Amino acid sequence: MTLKDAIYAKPIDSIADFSFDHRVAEVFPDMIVRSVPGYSTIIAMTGVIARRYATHNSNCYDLGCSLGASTLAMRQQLDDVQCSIVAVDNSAAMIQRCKTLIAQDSHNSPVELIQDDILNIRCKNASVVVLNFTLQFIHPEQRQHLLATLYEGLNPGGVLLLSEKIHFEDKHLQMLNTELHHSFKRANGYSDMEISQKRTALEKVLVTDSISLHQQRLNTIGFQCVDVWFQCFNFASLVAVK
Ligand code: GEK
Repeated sequence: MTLKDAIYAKPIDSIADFSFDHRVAEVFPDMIVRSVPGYSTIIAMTGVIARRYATHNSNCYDLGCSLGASTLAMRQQLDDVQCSIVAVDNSAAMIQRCKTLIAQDSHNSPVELIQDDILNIRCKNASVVVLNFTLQFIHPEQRQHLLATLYEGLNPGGVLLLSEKIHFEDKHLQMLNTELHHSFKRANGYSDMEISQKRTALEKVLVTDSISLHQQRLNTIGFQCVDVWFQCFNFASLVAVK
């Protein structure tokens, strides 16, 4: 059963920084689908793209897995590929729930679930690395190094899938896409107060980059080809092939 996200529905005197605690984990499927335009498509296509790149006897990583949506999408696609999935999140609440959801899933690929900071993870023999809406929570100064480490762990021909909330250098586009994102949230039943309180909670926690900065980083690290495969308003998904 999916519980409705009402975490910011009542006025809050002093809004704490957003954290992935039990309250968030409990409502997460509802929260993310009502907050990220295109989320369901991005998750389903993560599985489809993983299928294109996953190779026998390799590992596929889902970093910042939350409740394992990308892991489950990959698993669904990889029944006939002999590979293992490694799903990592540093939130105990997320890992706990993710474990139950994976146990309920009947697909074949073995899944190793790790509760740790992704900065401590060294990918090995990876054909697919997924970072769906996770890099945005890593300190900006650590992003290049993290991506370079992931690149090291990818096999030649392997793929990195990166989805992020983004910002725009152009002032009008930044304003337009912020407005459209808020309209999307309103259309999904969030009130102006919920939108505003959540925004305050995320202000110091979720730090966006522009698409051009993401592309520049991935190119500098050495990825052979980098492309935006999906974008809706201020959310984008990139594919980068080693
Ligand atoms: C999905 N990918 O459903 N180390 C490990 N995990 C982290 C770290 C870190 N340093 N920082 C944040 N997280 C998922 C959605 S949510 C995106 C990802 C969102 C974890 C954090 O605990 C949370 O579960 C996840 O990254 C981000 O496609 O809520 O906007």
